[in-house]
Amino acid sequence: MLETKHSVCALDCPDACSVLVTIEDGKGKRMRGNPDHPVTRGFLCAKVTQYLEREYHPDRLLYPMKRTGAKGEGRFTRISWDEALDTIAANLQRVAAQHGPESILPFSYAGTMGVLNNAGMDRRFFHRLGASRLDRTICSTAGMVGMTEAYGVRYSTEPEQFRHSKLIIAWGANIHGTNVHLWPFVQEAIRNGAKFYAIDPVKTRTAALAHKHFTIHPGTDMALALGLMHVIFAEGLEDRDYLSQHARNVEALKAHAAAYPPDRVEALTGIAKEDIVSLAREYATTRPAAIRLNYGVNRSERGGRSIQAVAYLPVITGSWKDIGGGLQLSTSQAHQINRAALEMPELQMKSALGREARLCNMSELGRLLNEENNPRVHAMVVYNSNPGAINPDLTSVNRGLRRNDLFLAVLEQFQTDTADYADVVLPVTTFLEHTDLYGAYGHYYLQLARPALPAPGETKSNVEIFRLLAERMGFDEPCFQDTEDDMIRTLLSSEHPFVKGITLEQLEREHFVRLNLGSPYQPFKDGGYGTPDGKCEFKPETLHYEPPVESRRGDKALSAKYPLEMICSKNDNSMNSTFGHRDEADSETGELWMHTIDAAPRQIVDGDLVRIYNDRGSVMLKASVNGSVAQGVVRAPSVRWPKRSANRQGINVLTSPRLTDLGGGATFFSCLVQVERCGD
Ligand SMILES: Nc1nc2c(c(=O)[nH]1)N[C@H]1C(S)=C(S)[C@@H](COP(=O)(O)OP(=O)(O)OC[C@H]3O[C@@H](n4cnc5c(=O)[nH]c(N)nc54)[C@H](O)[C@@H]3O)O[C@H]1N2
Ligand SMILES: Nc1nc2c(c(=O)[nH]1)N[C@H]1C(S)=C(S)[C@@H](COP(=O)(O)OP(=O)(O)OC[C@H]3O[C@@H](n4cnc5c(=O)[nH]c(N)nc54)[C@H](O)[C@@H]3O)O[C@H]1N2
Ligand code: SF4
Ligand SMILES: [Mo]
Repeated sequence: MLETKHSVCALDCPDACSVLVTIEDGKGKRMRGNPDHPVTRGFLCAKVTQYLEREYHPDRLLYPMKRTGAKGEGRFTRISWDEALDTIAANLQRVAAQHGPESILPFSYAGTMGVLNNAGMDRRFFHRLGASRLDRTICSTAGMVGMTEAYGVRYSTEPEQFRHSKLIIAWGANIHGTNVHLWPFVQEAIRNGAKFYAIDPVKTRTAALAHKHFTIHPGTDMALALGLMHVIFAEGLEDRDYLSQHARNVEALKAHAAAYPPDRVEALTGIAKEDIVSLAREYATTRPAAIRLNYGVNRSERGGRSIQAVAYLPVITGSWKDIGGGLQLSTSQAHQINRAALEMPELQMKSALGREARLCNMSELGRLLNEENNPRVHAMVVYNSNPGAINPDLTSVNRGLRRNDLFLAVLEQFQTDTADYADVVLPVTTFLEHTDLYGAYGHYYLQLARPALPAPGETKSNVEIFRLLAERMGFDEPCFQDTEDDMIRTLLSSEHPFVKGITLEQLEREHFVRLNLGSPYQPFKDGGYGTPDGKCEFKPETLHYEPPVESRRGDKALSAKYPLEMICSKNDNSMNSTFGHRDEADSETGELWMHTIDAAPRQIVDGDLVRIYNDRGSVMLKASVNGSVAQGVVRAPSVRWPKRSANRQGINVLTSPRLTDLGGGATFFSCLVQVERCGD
């Protein structure tokens, strides 16, 4: 018997696709994009089209296990759910009693974007326990804070409007690789005569498709944005009308930008001054013009302020007035569901701690696990994340994960590097197997997914696991009995006008529901910035450009020793480390892209095995001298499973523990290295 069920792709991707699963005799046969969804439009990316390979993979974890070998060795034996949950509960109780509940650290990110399984029963559980809170900074906080600095709120141009643009700039955004459902709108605009430009240190798939590729030095976007402002103001191309009505401190910003003339900006960014001038003129005079700014920019030491500076551009040109204008970083903030009611931070008052717990920055996990940090972390529960692969400063993280006095439970679908360090591993469901509610960070539709396929083996969802753990710990508040539907109703109980009135029944019927934003949605057409009077408040005094310390123009001693800037950006056919079990993912993440001018003096030719190193570590990859990076920059498509890498060393042993200028984010893309050819 053939049937089709609806689902939603839960991967950490802006597109949050509406998925149709074809099922034959209870088994998933095919996944495709829902043709009715206005952004999915009938297709899925290559990696999720093949998701059923992951779903039914022989390496899928199906039973709880306990470790029998050394930490990291990967030897485990099957145990019952009772034993697994009892062991975890007993250890959490022991650690809380001995060291205080804050010595327990939950560690999670966006393995699933489903709200219930991402931040639902787990939050209630850890709040009630009084565990440390995790500051989830690994990806986007620098950019989020930068946007908030710029606008006060974080609303964005909707993807559907890009079809109306006449100039689209992919700014640190690999649209074709990481946000492929925006691409058809870009293509439509191009067919209608739009120009498409990319600003990226790397010639990505996206940059290769652009009419012009501006090869920028990493971490210099703030300087470029100020240079563009300089030209726009100097030539009187700003929208005086829009600025006088909807912005403050315009003169101060103009005066500040005057200090960034094109020749200075050329020296800082590597972009020729003629190109800076022509880009500024074209951007200011083409209407509508849209910027797709993604998180590539925010993974630098200067990431937050760079995002803030770029976000000023469409205000200066009045581009927010146009359908198909403005800027998109993330659409997430408009999904104003009632998260506080779901997460219940007030439960902390009932915990043994009796107050709000400390906040621990996930990007500093290496430090957190190795230092005496009052209290020291003695137990960690990892879910929706693979810190043993994806965290910066990975050598320190691994040292921490190996600690014998650290109790570690890991909820996973696959035996990741992180799971290898666990005392107990719990097998979890995939998004095809559990109920969840989905927002998105690349569109404005809320979606519901019911299980499309049966949960295999003894797998359980995160929600169910934390419900069972709460019971084991004796947490008797009724919220721990909430069903998935109760929790979704809680989320929808929002008074915010964008969400008010959307019901579970409507989502059940329609699968996806547009937020109440009106159409077309133009957040800043008439002001509407997040300030008391709705004006955009420029803060030029916060925009003094300094090169990242860890860059060719930063610390001189460091760059003499490690002269190459490494960009370890997303690989096209995987999702961070999520498809790390696949050979095809390995072939992409096994490469280091280099320029011939850097390869030749090192006697490196295409295909050679090379060692990439700095003071923090050393990894081995295959050189790809492919003409896609500029001299002085290397690129390592990421994130490969360390245990499937040469010497078992993952790329993040090289990345820095430094944090971004705003938001405490990780600085994956401010990373200096040296490269040498490996012997034969
Ligand atoms: N296929 C695929 N899709 C994904 C993911 C994946 O791993 N694979 N990951 C998902 C996740 S978690 C996220 S956060 C999003 C991220 O989506 P993106 O932000 O698009 O991805 P990144 O690769 O981090 O960065 C985008 C681009 O920024 C460039 N870049 C690096 N440094 C700089 C700089 O200083 N200035 C400028 N202008 N550009 C710079 C990189 O070369 C890269 O091409 O993608 C999501 N989608
Ligand atoms: N070098 C380098 N490092 C990076 C980045 C980079 O560009 N370069 N990008 C950074 C960014 S932007 C991000 S967002 C982070 C991402 O880091 P993570 O959020 O850790 O992302 P993934 O590597 O995709 O790992 C997610 C894990 O969650 C598991 N999972 C999926 N669904 C569920 C579920 O329902 N329950 C449970 N318990 N587990 C589930 C998957 O099997 C997978 O192992 O990586 C960061 N690290
Ligand atoms: S990873 Fe992104 S593009 Fe691919 S199916 Fe999921 S949401 Fe869509
Ligand atoms: Mo991310």
